[in-house]
Amino acid sequence: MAFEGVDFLGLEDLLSDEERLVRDSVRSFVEDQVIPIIEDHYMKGTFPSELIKPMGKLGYFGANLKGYGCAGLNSIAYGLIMQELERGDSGLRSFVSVQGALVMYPIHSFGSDEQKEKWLPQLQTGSAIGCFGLTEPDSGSNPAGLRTQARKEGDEYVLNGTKAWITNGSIADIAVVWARCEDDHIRGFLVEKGTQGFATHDYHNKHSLRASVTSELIFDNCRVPEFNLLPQTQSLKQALLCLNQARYGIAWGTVGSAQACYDTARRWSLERKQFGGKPIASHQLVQNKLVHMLTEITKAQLLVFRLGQLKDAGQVRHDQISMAKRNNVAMALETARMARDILGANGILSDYPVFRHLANLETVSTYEGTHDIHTLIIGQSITGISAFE
Ligand code: TGC
Ligand code: FAD
Repeated sequence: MAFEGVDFLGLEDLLSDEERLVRDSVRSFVEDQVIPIIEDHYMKGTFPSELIKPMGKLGYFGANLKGYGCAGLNSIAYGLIMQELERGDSGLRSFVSVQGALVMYPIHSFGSDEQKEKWLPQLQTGSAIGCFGLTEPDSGSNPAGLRTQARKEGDEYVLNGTKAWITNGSIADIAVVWARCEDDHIRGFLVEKGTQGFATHDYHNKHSLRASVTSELIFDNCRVPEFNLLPQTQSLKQALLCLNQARYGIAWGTVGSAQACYDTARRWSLERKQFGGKPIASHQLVQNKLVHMLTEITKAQLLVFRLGQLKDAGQVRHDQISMAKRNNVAMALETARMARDILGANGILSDYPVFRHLANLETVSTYEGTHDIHTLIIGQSITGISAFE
C-alpha cells in the first residue's frame, strides 16, 4: 500500500482539535472556491476579489489577533490557514498576509484606540482592504534608505515620495505608509484612498503572482491629518516587526504550495507510462526526486511547527523566522521545479497548478526579504558580524 499523503511524519497527531478544524475548513474553502477559478484569474492577470468577503466571513483576516472581531487563533492554527491558502495560490495568501500581518497588525500594535476602532472591524470582515508601503524604487532590501518624506505642517503631515511593488495598492482603502520625518525617524502613516495627492499605478506585465494586484503608490504633497500617524511607531523597528508577522505566514504558506506540487507530481508519475508501458514512478531517478521533495517538505513542516510554538510562547526571534522563510521558500521553489520536470511538457500547462506555483514562488523568494538577505540576517546572528555593506 503506497503512502498517498503529504504528512509523512504524522504531524497531524500533534495538532489540537481546533487546529485540525481550522485546517480542514480552509482546505475545503480552497478546494471548493479557489481551485475552480484560480487558473482563469491567473491567466487573465486578475485578483479573485469575489473571495474577499467570503474570506472575511470565515475569519481569515487577522485571525491571530485578539479583539475587534478577530478570531484570536494561536500561531499554529494561523499558520495552517496560510498553508492551505497557498496550496491554492501564493497571490491569495499574499492578500491575506498583507491584510492581516502588514495592515491589521501594525494598527493593532502601534495604532491609537480611535484608529483601531475605525479600521480593524472593517479590515477583519473584508469590507475594507489594506496595503503596506515600505519598498521604494531605490530601496528594496535596504528599507533604512527610504526617501518618502513626511513634513509636519500645523495639524497635518505632508507626504512626498513613491512606494514600489505594493500588493493590493490600487484596491486598498487604507495604506500603511512608512515615511521619514523631519527628525530623520521613520514612522508609519495611514493614508486613505482618495486623499488628495495620493495616486496609484498598477504593474500589468508580471510573469509571477498574476492573481494579485501590485501597484506603485505616489504621494505628491499628500496631506494627512496628524490623527493618521501611527502613534507607537518611532523607527524602522516597527516596520520590521510587521515583516516578522508576514514572514512567519510565508514560511507556513510555502509548505502548502510545495505540497500541491509534490502531490500533483506523485500522481502524475504513477499514471504516466514510458519505455515498455511502465509508469515513470517505477524508475529510480523519478523516485529519487519524489523522495527528495517529500523529505524537504517534511523538514519544512517541522521547522514551522516549532516556530509556531516559540511564537506562542513569546520567545521567537527574528533570525529564527528568517531561517524558516529562507528555507521553506527555497524548498518550495525546488519542489515546484522538480514537479514541473516530472510532468514533462504537461508541466507548463495551466491544466496543472505546478507552473503557476513555480512562477509565484519566484516572487515569494524575493519579497519579504530575498533569500540572500535572510542569509545575511542569519549570518549576522551567528557571527555577530554584519555583511550587508
Ligand atoms: P540591522 O543593523 O541588521 O538591525 C537593526 C536593528 O533592527 C533589529 N532587527 C529586527 N528586529 C525585529 N525584527 C526584524 N525582522 C529585525 N531585523 C533587524 C536588529 O536586531 C537591530 O536591533 P538592535 O537592537 O541591535 O539595534 O538593520 P539594517 O538597517 O542593516 O537593516 C537590515 C534589514 C533588517 C532591514 C534587512 O535585513 C531586511 O530585512 N531587508 C529586507 C526588507 C524587506 O523584507 N522588505 C519587505 C517589504 S514588505 C513586502 O515585501 C510585502 S510582500 C507581500 C506579502 O507579504 O505577501
Ligand atoms: P534589491 O534590493 O535591489 O535586490 C536585488 C538583488 O541584490 C537581490 O538578489 C538581493 O538579494 C541582492 N542584494 C541586495 N542587497 C544585498 C547585499 N547587501 N548583499 C548581497 N546581496 C544583496 N514591498 C512592500 O513594501 N509592500 C508590498 O506589499 C510588497 N509586495 C510585493 C509584491 C511583489 C509581487 C513583489 C515582486 C515585491 C513586493 N514588495 C513589496 C517588494 C519586495 O519586498 C522587494 O522586491 C524586496 O524587498 C527586494 O527589493 P528589490 O526588489 O528592490 O531588490
